Amino acid sequence: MTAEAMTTQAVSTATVRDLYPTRGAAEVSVPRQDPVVWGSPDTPGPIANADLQAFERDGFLPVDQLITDDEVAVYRRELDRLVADPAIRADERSIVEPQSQEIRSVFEVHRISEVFAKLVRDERVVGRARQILGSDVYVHQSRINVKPGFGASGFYWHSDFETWHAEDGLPNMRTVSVSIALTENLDTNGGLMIMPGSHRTFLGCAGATPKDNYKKSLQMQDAGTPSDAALTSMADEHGIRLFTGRAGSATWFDCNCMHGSGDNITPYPRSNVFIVFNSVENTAVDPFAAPIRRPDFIGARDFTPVR
Ligand code: 6CS
Ligand code: FE
Repeated sequence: MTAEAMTTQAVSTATVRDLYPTRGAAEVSVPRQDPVVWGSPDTPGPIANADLQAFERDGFLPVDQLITDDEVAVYRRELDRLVADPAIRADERSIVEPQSQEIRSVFEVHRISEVFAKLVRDERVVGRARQILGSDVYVHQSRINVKPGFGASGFYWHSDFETWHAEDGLPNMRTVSVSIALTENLDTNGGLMIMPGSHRTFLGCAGATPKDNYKKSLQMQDAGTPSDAALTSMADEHGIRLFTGRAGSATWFDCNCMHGSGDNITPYPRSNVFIVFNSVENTAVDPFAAPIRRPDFIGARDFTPVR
């Protein structure tokens, strides 16, 4: 099927089995039924085999320096430009902090900014995604998270795939995210936390998805939030790893890792650019557990492969 044809086809979930039931009456966990690394050892790309094995085991792969200091400066300037642009603030792609009304995130930066579009196409980025997913890839979602200091709120524990399956209609776990630090990620300013190994269990959450859920969930997630009991048992089993790193470092993580981040009450912003690559073999169908799809700027419906 040509790339063009892929962007129009919308397969109803009637023809796609739901391997990962969620948002029903009760919380239920099932083992992962998908590979973690879909590529084979001879799939070309920048990741060494030992690192691919670590990604398979842990569900994440830190990279000390994915982009250079000079490149960080370019992307920081672009982030600052976007955040300062009144048209961007007025755009539905911008999500503000509930308290301060400062910009918290801007979505779809790979389409509204040529600077971030170039980052997505960079072989150091898309090459790693193709290697992990074992196929051509497209961007399911991109965002810049500003996480300014003095009280920016964090993101409570969740699995991204649980939302992308329930609300965006991604059938399988063949999706990988990269968070590239544009400011220093300290152990104090609300860094990413992941439970190592949690990607191998899918936790179906209790509670139906409200209509237009995204208008709230991107500020404070509710539907798709695990119970305290489930989080306690996962944390007891897997532990919690906090990711720190200099600007230019990055963390690749599997779509089903249980992760979150704390508030940032320090004076030091924790800004990153977050890109989600999905395999062209795993294109979005209808939502598996939501009344309507989320807008394209959150869950892409253009499946054109990144070239
Ligand atoms: O709902 C989503 O798609 C977004 N929410 C979070 C907290 N992480 C993944 C994604 O950016
Ligand atoms: Fe997330």
